[in-house]
Amino acid sequence: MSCNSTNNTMDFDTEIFDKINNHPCYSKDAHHHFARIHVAVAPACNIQCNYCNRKYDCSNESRPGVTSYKLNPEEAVKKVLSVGSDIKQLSVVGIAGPGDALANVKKTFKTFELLQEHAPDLKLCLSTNGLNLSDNIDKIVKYNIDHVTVTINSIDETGEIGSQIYPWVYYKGKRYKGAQGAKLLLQKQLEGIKLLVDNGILVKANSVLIDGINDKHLSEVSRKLKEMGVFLHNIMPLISDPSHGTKFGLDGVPSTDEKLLKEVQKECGMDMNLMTHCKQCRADAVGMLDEDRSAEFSKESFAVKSMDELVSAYKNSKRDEFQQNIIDWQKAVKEVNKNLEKTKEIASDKLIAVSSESKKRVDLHFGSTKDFHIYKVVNNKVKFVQTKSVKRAYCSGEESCGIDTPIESIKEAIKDCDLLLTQKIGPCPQDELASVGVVTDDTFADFSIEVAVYKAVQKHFMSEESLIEVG
Ligand code: CLF
Ligand code: SF4
Repeated sequence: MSCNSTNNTMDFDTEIFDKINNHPCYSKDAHHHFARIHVAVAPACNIQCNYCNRKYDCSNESRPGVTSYKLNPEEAVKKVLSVGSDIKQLSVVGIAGPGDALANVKKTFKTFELLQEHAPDLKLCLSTNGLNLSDNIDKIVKYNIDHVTVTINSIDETGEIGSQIYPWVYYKGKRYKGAQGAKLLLQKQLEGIKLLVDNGILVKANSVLIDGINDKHLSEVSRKLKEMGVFLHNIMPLISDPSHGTKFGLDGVPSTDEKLLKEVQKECGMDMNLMTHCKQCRADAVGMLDEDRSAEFSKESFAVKSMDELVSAYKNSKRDEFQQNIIDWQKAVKEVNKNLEKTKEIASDKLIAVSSESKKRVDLHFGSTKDFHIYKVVNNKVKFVQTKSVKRAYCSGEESCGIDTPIESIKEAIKDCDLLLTQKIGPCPQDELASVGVVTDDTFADFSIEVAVYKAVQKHFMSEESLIEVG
């Protein structure tokens, strides 16, 4: 990977692609299409981090100051089934607190066992400080937990940096303080990471960037992680405030500013895959990374239902079909991008909106489009950027067609785009869109989206001599 690169699903070989194509954290592309749920079954913790206050969720994976409602394993599985029936994009269940997943071994693995039984299609994911990792590797393998996140803030063998972050760790009935504790934690983290990698489990590492403590050290951490076969490194900014009641907050250690974060990410990303789309989500987060829907799923909404009832609704929700469509589409993009790689390099900052029903082809009339899928061409690859939606399509039926249209909201939604590719469009909406600088083109009707976008960028925005043929 290149300097400061982020992980893009389309860049990996098939084996890795199959592991990350529907994991919203491990693949930046996947986070546009797939959702995760965290089940808060793990309240206890076995270490103390100076950026954490136990009143709140684990700050190694969550935004400090956020609390979650706790669940037992059975309730957790009911919640997953209920959410999965409703949010068809749900592909991953994670245990990320509110304490440490592996300081709550019984509850964590009971939850995974029940999930394997009732929702075997879901990927299982856990997040841990790493202290109990090596002691639980057999269970991680047994329950097919394919993705593990380990928070590692220092690889300093003297324990000096670690002792400024961790006042103590508690291991096998004994409390270890200061550098002694930090050294033990590091030893256990490295031992655990090695075992995970040896067992073919995809490891992500989180590091909390703390100005003045590990800011100059994290590139070394990144190098070591890469050397050990860790797949992805997520540098998280410290969020520090006296109102959170944490040691760092009360001592006035500042939150990490954006500039420092970018600098350290740049250094760490020299040859490591970096995650840059983390949302520091809560221990009971639900939905796509960009839109937490946890508030919609109260305990009362699922706890009263029977497991059988929830399993049956889950199975009948046509989730498989929905997700398969996305995966087929991702594969098609990968294939087209492979072909584009062989052609002359183009890049463009132009944003291209597309009308598409199938999300594979330019196969929808402008008049019927409510979701405008936006793409651009970067480093010779066609990238999906986002979908902008409007409540009403331009044409809602023959009688009302052309009268009382929602053209203003459509113009507002796609005014940042340079071009709209659609299956068909009439002169009136063409003129309207031109008034906000959006050119329209229906000559790529029924082309695959990637080829259409690529060709359209050449046709509209590149000089004659740079035109090249794409299949
Ligand atoms: Fe959850 Fe973490 Fe698994 Fe993702 S979150 S356990 S790897 S399923 Fe993702 Fe949320 Fe960032 Fe975590 S955006 S906080 S990295
Ligand atoms: Fe808090 Fe998580 Fe650290 Fe435990 S591991 S002290 S829950 S931040």
